[in-house]
Amino acid sequence: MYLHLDMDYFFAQLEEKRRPMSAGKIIVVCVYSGRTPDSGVVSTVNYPGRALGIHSGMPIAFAKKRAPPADTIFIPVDHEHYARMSAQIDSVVRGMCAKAVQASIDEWNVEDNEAAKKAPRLKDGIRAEFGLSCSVGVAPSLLGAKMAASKSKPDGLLVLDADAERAMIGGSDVEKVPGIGPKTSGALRAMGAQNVRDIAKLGAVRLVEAFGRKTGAWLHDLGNGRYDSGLGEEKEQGEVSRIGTLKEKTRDPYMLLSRLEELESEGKERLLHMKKSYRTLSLIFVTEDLRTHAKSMSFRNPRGWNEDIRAEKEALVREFLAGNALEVRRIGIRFANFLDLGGQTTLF
Ligand code: DCP
Ligand code: CA
Ligand code: CA
Repeated sequence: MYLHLDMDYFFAQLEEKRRPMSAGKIIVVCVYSGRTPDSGVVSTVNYPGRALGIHSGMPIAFAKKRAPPADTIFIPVDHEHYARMSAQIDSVVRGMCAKAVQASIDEWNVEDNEAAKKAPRLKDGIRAEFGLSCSVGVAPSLLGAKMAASKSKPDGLLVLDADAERAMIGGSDVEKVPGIGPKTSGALRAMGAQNVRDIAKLGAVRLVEAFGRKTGAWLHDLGNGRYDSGLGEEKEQGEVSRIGTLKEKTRDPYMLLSRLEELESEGKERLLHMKKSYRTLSLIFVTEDLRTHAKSMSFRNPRGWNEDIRAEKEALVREFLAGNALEVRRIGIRFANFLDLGGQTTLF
């Protein structure tokens, strides 16, 4: 069985969580472009905002027209916070499920014979640990699990057996299927297929003619109730970084190094999960003038997640302080230039 877990209104829910004052408000997370105060697009919005028609990708100015100002909070995206929370959720998912793959910043795919039993435990675990809601689908195929999760949103749980899965996917409109983009769904509709079951009637020959061998064969299987197996690809990441704010502005190397401790171990936890070693280590300094500076060093032999880098960090901090006279407000660490560790974890 496959399980798919997707966090509900992820960025907006995280913002809601760290602002208890925002209870009951519409939360619009925005990517500001900076051209004018309202330039940019909506990243995501909580469910009360969606009820007013606000959605991801919408210009911020449009969202402002739809949302009552007194009940709405517009917040700029804070990717570092979301990435850090995503890594923590990842630890919980992997702690409960041996075969888990992170598919995006807020979703996971799992293959597990006990998926139906684990699904409510995963939801409870994430709720208990972070106070966050997610939606989970369980089905004989990953496609079925994904569609079940999105159908059950928000805070949903939907477990399907093979018959229920075939009924759900077969009856679904073609554009609702992950993997069918707007171009393909438009073409399918033009050929007379509204829902997935209709695709079977088009026949293999026409499908391959219209969409090529690979997509055509996939659509033919889909229409006939044969769904992909496999877990999908892990989202490839070439680097891992963690940044945090200092309690106060400082140039004290010990304050800087001590703030790095937690960030370093969070980053290394990610490396461990990803089974990666790294060849480049960087420290990131955001100075009081809000400029970002990085000091890096590279290693001929890749470093493992459990290797001590105290001396290297100290050297990079001193190198930065020697070349810059300003106080530091935020500090971060980045591991990059990855190498697959594969089964070689015992080397370290
Ligand atoms: N995101 C974005 N721009 C988009 C789509 C998404 O910045 N066009 C970001 C914000 C989302 C996050 O990615 O919070 C996850 O995307 P989802 O598609 O899973 O959407 P949400 O988690 O926000 O909502 P849902 O409850 O529908 O999953
Ligand atoms: Ca989501
Ligand atoms: Ca998602």
